[in-house]
Order: sequence, then C-alpha cells, then structure tokens
Amino acid sequence: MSSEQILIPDIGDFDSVDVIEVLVNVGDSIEYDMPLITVESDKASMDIPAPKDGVIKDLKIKVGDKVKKGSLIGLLEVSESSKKPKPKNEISATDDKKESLEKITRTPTRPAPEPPDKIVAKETPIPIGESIHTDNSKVAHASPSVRKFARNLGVNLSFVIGSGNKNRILFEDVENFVKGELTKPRTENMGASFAPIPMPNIDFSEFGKTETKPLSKIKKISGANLHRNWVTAPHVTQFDNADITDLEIFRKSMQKEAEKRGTKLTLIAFLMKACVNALKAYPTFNSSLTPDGDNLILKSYYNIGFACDTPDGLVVPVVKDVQKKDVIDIAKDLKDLSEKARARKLKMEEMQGGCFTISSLGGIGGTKFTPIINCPEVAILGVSRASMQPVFNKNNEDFEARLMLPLSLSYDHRVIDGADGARFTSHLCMMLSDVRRLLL
Ligand code: CAO
Repeated sequence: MSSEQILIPDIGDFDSVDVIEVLVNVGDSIEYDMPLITVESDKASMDIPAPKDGVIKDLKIKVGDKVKKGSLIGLLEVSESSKKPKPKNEISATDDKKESLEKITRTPTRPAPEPPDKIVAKETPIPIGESIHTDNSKVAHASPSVRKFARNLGVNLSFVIGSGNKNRILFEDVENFVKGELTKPRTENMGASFAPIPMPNIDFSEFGKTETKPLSKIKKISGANLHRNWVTAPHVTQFDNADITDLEIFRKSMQKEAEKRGTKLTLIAFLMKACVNALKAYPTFNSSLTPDGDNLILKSYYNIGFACDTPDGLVVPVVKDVQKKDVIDIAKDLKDLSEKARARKLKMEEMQGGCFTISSLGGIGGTKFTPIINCPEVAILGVSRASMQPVFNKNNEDFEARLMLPLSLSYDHRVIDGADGARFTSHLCMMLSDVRRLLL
C-alpha cells in the first residue's frame, strides 16, 4: 500500500477552471478511470478521472474551487496490484499525452430517438417504497457533456440507467429517461412526485434489546402494492351500519344445509352477493382507470376478492363469477381458497381477475377501519365486528335491539364521487337488511 497524490492533469489552455461537482467521498473505493470531479470553463466541462484503483484517503477540493493543471485533488491509497496500464489517449494525472478541454468535450452524434413504446419498455421502474432520492452515494457514470445536457434538462443522473460501456450514461439514455417520464401514466407520475423523504436509519439497539427478522416474501410484495395504491389513489372512506339481524337468523337456519354440502355458511358469502348487487346498480364501482387516467374500463363480470390473513401475510384470493353462484357455493369457494392461501398453495390465477375486494376483520374485532383499495380496482369494502345496538324503530318511538354490521367503503375519488359512495353503502345496507332481496 502507498499513498499517492491525485493531481489535475493538463487540461489545455486554461489558467483556472471551476470545480462544479465532486463525485467521490473520503473512504470511497474507486476504480481506474472513474470520474472523480467535474470541472467547467466558460466553454466546456470535463470529468477528471481516477488515475488508478484505490481508496480516497483525503480530498483537498470542493465545489466552487478554482483549479488548474497540477492542483491537488486529494490522496489515493493504492495497492501494488491496482496499477493498471492505461490507454494512451485517456486523460489522467500521470498521462504524458493530454487532450485539451475543448477536444474532450465534443458534440456526440446522437442516434435517432426510439419510438415511445420501446422507450417505456426499456425503463427500469423505481421500486415501490424506495425513495428515488436515497441513493446519493451512487456516482453516475457519464461524460461531462452528458452531465451538462442532463443538468440543463433538470435530470438527476442517479435515476438514469446507462446503456453504454460499463453502464456509462449516454445522451440517448438521458433523452429516453425524459421521454419515459413524460409518457409515464399519470398515476405513476403522481406517485413519484410524492415520493417520501428517506426513513432515518436508527440503531434501535441503543435504546434496548432488539432482534432483526426478515419480512416474508408475501409481506414485501403486498407492502409494495399497498404503498403504491395508498399514494396513487386518493382514498375516501364512507362508513355505514347495516342491520343484519334477520340475515343472521337466516344464515344460522341454513347452516345444516351448508354442512350437507360440505361447508360452513359465513357472513362473507352474503356480503359477496350484496356487493355484486350493488356493483350492478352502480357500475362505476366495477371499473378500472386506464393507465393514462383518461378512460374508465367498465366490467361486466363479477369476481370478488377477499383479504385473507395468513401466517406469511395478507393475500387476496378471488371468488370468480359470484353472480352465478348461490351463497353456499360462494362459502365453499371461500373455504377452499382460504385453506389454500394458508397452506401457500394458491395459484396465481386464483388471485387474479378481481373487480372489487372485501376485507373482513369482523371475526377478530374492531368497530371501523379504513381499508386500502386493491388497485386498479376502484373500491374496497371493510367489514368490522357486528354488535347488538339500540336502534329507533320506524316511527322513531321506541328502541329495538338490532345486530348492526359496521361497513367501511374506501373508494378512489378520481373515479367515484362522495354522493355515489354514500349511495353504494346505503344500497348495501338495504340489501343486507332484507335477506329476500339479497337472494333474488
Ligand atoms: N361480526 C361478527 N362476527 C363475525 C363477523 C362479523 N363481521 N365476521 C365473522 N364473524 C364470526 C364468524 O361468524 C365466526 O364465528 P363462528 O365461529 O361462531 O361461526 C368467527 O367470527 C370467525 O370468522 P372468520 O373471520 O374466521 O371467518 P370468515 O369467514 O368470517 O372470514 C376470512 C374468513 C378469510 C376473511 C378471515 O379468516 C380473515 O382472514 N380475515 C382477516 C382479513 C384481513 O386481514 N383483513 C385486513 C386486510 S388489511 O386491509
């Protein structure tokens, strides 16, 4: 190991140029040819590359400094094995043959822009839940002219994927990035512009004993989806209470029949029926926004998903063609799908094709909650624990003890207005309170 000075090489006929970017930090391991700093004259800018592999031990310059040939950039700790031969036409602190700043910063020939569909396909999406501003330590590999081009367009190069040699970012990568951003669906743009600031990295063991457990795969996937849905769809939650006194009497009376058909008749089976009825009455609830946000796709099929709590996390199996099934058939599907979900045997197609989702926490407890929409669906029904409540009778003269089921309907306010949200829950309440209507 030895320490070597990193000096500004011959940069042509310039007495001094400005340091506009410092691309490395003390302690960084760098590779030969990696850009260390960017300097700029009034005519052009250029990267000063690393002369060798090594570790930055000290930095002697900062943004705004004026430098010239021979100025000290910093100290590099170099191992014997890191000494690499360099191509003759490369600029470095130790090169004999130098190119001037003007020569290096030439206008590149740009290939013709790709068609938009190709550009979108090439994009690498920013992972959900990961702030696009977090990776400041990553140094984008790009020539000075590309950097300048990106700066002029306001593009942060750390978001751009380079397609050049060693992932170097080329002009067309910046162009494609900009086009990709402009052609992204409106919903995605909204999500990106509301990307949260990075979470603080706290060492909790400073405050007490801790244990680190990895998140399950299901939790990671569902977490990413929930986060996207939460930030892209403006949620409103409408609350209501359905009188299910008669429904519960009927459900219990049907239990023997259900047992004969090998299942247990649960409340959710009735809720699914009621939801299909409400979806037919209010078709906007059975729709999805097109990715560009300009059109609604209305569906004429009725597949209802249900949130299922499993030891590995939340999954949403889908009961298909609910409109064609009676409540016992639906209960059977619910049982089969929940068992499969908990045994991790659900097939992909059993979680696809949903139009609307029910999330029931009624078996556990609680009075209300605000479920997150399972986008691109536009609404979800949360169901809490039913309880006996004193309810005024029709003449408002007396109370009656009624079994009331709390409903929480979250809907996407881009698609559904508040009035329709209230109409939908009122319709559900009407259906659930009169079992005859439900079974029609
Ligand atoms: N009010 C009162 N009691 C209720 C009820 C309600 N709303 N819903 C269910 N119950 C009762 C059931 O009748 C059953 O009682 P019995 O055993 O006496 O018959 C008991 O609670 C257990 O029901 P269950 O919840 O296990 O079964 P289910 O068919 O009602 O629900 C399922 C199935 C898959 C939805 C449920 O097991 C589950 O996973 N729930 C969690 C969903 C979840 O995590 N949602 C949150 C997602 S985040 O938005």
